[in-house]
Amino acid sequence: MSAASGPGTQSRYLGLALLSACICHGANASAATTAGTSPHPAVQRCAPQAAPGSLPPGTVLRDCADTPQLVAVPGGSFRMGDVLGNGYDYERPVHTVRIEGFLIGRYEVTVAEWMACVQAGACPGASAAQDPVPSHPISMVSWDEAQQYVAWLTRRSGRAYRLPSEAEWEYAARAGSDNQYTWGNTETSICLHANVLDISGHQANPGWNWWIGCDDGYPRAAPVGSFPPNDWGLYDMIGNVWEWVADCWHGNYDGAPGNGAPWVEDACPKHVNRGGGWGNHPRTTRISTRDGDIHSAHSDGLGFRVARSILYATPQPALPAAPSPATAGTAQQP
Ligand SMILES: [Ca+2]
Repeated sequence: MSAASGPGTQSRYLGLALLSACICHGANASAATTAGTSPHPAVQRCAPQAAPGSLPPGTVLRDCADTPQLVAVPGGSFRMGDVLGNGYDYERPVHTVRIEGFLIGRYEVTVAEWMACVQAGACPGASAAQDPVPSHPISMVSWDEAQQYVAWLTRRSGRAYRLPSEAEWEYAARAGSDNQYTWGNTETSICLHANVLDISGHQANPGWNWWIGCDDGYPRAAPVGSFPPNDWGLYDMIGNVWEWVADCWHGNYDGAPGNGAPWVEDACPKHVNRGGGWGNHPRTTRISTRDGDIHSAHSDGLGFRVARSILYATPQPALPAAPSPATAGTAQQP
């Protein structure tokens, strides 16, 4: 069990821990910090490719050539937590959350996308050495380093990048459903939909015995987008790597905000991550599964995806003037 293992981990991974040195996120983890990057290096602003204006749900955009693809998700309400009644105490109480429309990464942040930040001098490069495949999700990044990345995206694009809140993450993963997984409730078909601890993962890690008897083809991380997306066009919300979110860890949802904002305090010993990864059984890759790690934790099974507010980080042109009385009510061509 790793020092990076989160609250509740013992109950979920006790069997695994007794059988091997495996951790919840992957094979290697530490709580070391990475130094050597400037918190605010000079950043060359890109010319954003996504035009200002309304963003209908389902819109896919990329602000700069080297920034992650984003998907616009609709605003709405949903039930967060153990909606099926088969989860853990830390997934309760089920509560209703109202979410404003926002943008979230279509994929987990890749090694190639992370390296653009490294080359700009704004992110540490050691994490990419663990898994240098450009299309793989970046891992071995702490919560603090993920914050460095979204700060760089914001400076580079002029858009308000951040980590998703935990509520936003679950809302986006559910895509309007109350299901256990992004494809439904069938655990046995998981190898068709997500990269988890499967036969190939067990063969590569024989001591990891809490696996499922199907083959997804990936003993470790898979290229992002290797499995079908959920109903809102988001890939790998289940499996591949765990994903940091903005919230502090709380042992249950008593007192959780209902407006989609991240649940944070000044003293935040651990941060939440969601979605499960390539080293996990389907039981711990359910949509409502949660974990938490200290802000400096690194693991080869832990990465993140970004979110962006619809609002902009820099002033935008004023909205067009209201139509004159002579034209008001006239049908307009799109
Ligand atoms: Ca796998």
